[in-house]
Amino acid sequence: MKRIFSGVKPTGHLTLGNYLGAVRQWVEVDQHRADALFSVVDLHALTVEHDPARVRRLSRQAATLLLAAGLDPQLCTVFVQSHVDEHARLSYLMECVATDGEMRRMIQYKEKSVRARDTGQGVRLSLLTYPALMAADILAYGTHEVPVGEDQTQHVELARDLAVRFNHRYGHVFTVPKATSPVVAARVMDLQDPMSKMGKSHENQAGIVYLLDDADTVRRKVMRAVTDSGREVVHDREASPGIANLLDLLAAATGGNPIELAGVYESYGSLKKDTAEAVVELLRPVRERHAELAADPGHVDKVLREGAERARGMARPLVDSAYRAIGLLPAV
Ligand code: AQP
Repeated sequence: MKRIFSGVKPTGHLTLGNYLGAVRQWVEVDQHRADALFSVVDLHALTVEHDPARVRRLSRQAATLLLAAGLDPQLCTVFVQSHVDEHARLSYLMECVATDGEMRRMIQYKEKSVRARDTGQGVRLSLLTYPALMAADILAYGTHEVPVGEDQTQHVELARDLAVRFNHRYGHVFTVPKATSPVVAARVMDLQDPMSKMGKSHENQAGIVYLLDDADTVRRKVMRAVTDSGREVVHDREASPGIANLLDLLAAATGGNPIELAGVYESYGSLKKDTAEAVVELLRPVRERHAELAADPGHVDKVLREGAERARGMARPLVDSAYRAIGLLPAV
């Protein structure tokens, strides 16, 4: 059976970008068609300045939101990355297979290291090496497919390269994975800065719709979305990125086609209004289910405990064979 792995990073509250670019597809498609694992990848939240209590809180919230969005522990495995030691164990081997140049090419390293330097915080070594951990996350499960938003494809490409290199040098251990992305809204843009992707750790929250925003906040953010100075509603990501983003959101929320929807609207105002309502309705059930689950933390803990146990059982034999293949003496 096909194996799928993907994850979310608890670096902020989950956004509409995380939902449309990844989580919705996991819920609606992936958990039904494969042996799928979905993880709150908390170790990745430690690569930049962090507040320990906040990371813990966000990890629990992210796990609760994944269940609220519809991941079903009877169909898939939901767990927290740091509960399964195999990720860190394999990450070190990946560092021994990857090169310094490969790590430095990563867009996220380039962007976040500049930000860390500018704010005088120093660049953590883990910000350079996290793609090795990400490769380990994927490869530890013999993953075939990694459903992610478009921003993550560079990381999956690296995981592929490392798997091929390892297999070539040390014998066949890893499945070579590939990335898959949704057709619409694979890259949701920031409502205030439609040339940048909507990212959960951006400072200006006005352009970010969080899954737990209440209906009025969602309406306000969408109604205040930056558009260009034209008047015509066209789907043109270059000339009219703000409008194209709204059309993508409306299409993703209603199941429509963004180019066809452009022909339906005569003003930016009515497009914004309909988009706002569509997003409110899209998120309403997730928010309501989250409130129910948050009131029962024992249930979420149980799901995570059982998920980690299952994940460990899958990863351990594969990581053990990678240790043997690379030349490490097995413990007896
Ligand atoms: N704006 C987006 N549009 C489409 N997909 C997106 N994803 C994230 N933002 C968008 C997808 O969501 C999944 C989980 O993302 P992540 O938690 O690994 O973090 P990220 O991609 O680095 O996203 P953020 O929200 O921008 O975090 P920060 O700001 O902390 O770096 C992934 O599949 C991702 O593609």
